[in-house]
Amino acid sequence: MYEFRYNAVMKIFHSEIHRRHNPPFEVFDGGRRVPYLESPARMDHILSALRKTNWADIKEPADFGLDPILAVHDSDYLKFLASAWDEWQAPVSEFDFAPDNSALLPATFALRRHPHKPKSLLGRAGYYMMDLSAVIVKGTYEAALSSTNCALTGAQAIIEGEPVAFALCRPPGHHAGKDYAAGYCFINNAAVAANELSSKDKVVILDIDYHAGNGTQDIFYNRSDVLTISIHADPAYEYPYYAGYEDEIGSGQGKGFHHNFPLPSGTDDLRYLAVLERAIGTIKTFKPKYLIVSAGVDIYDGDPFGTFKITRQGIRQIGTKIANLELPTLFVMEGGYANEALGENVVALLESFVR
Ligand code: SP5
Ligand code: ZN
Repeated sequence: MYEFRYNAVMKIFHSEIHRRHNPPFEVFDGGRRVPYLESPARMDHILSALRKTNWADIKEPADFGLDPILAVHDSDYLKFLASAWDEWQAPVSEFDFAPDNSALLPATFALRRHPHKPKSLLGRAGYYMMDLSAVIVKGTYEAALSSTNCALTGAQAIIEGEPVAFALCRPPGHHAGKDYAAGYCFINNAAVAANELSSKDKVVILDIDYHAGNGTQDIFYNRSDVLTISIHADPAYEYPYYAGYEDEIGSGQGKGFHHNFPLPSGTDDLRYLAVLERAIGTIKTFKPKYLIVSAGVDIYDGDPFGTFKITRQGIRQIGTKIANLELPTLFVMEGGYANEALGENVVALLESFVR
């Protein structure tokens, strides 16, 4: 009888290339420019807490190239990400010029019921970007690729028999759909990793980030081989507003293979853990071979974006419940913006996976 066992160390994948994505600002509701919350400093806090443990085995990711990404994302969208910055610095058309070009942000957004995909840079930017947080700067594309390579290297470690791995992804990914960037996300790291794992066997993505995983939902909405579950702030009041509702359950082949658990503001440990228990029931029924956790810790009480009241002990209990599934598990870093607490929160989430 095969016995599932965690190790004394955890493989963690991190690339310094994330630093090249460091936008000078984002735009909040009402048009206010604020410092970019999804900053390189987040990673420094996480790394420093991990390095204080005796179990973090931190390594560079391998380079998997574009193929696994193009298996999930639209190729014109990826071309846009690759060239947008250079086009913004040297526009071929005067109509794609702005006096302040320190960050690429359009001010017009496509409603996808309109069929036209414009040639102009700003037209494409509005077509491929959902909001004013997915800011593109010089190093965005390289950073996004390195982030996805962390997730893919983690997936490979799981395939090769590691019981658990942690992909220290930055920028995060779960708001990015097949052909759009949103909410600090450009390439959906968890989705690309899940799609790779799905060539071997059934996969679950459990998204515990405070915000609904709309991109992940969209990417797997018609698929039954990747079960997607998201527990999050109710989109009736919270970003991303247009997805994450309870009645969105997948369609076609994928009907019944997506689950949303929207929660009210003020959600505390007790309420959260009860809902997590239901999600875990759904995972057990599906009988996956692999689990991916989209690990956002913006559920933490005191997160500048969050409205939940999850304590560090609550985050630890979430980790313990997931560990008790005894599934090969890949953690993929998503959100979490309470920088002073961020590193310890991530450690609390992961600790149950080392013996
Ligand atoms: C990966 C991730 O966690 N992305 C989150 C993106 C959230 N963007 C929300 C922008 C809305 C700004 N509202 C600010 C309210 C601050 N109290
Ligand atoms: Zn989030």
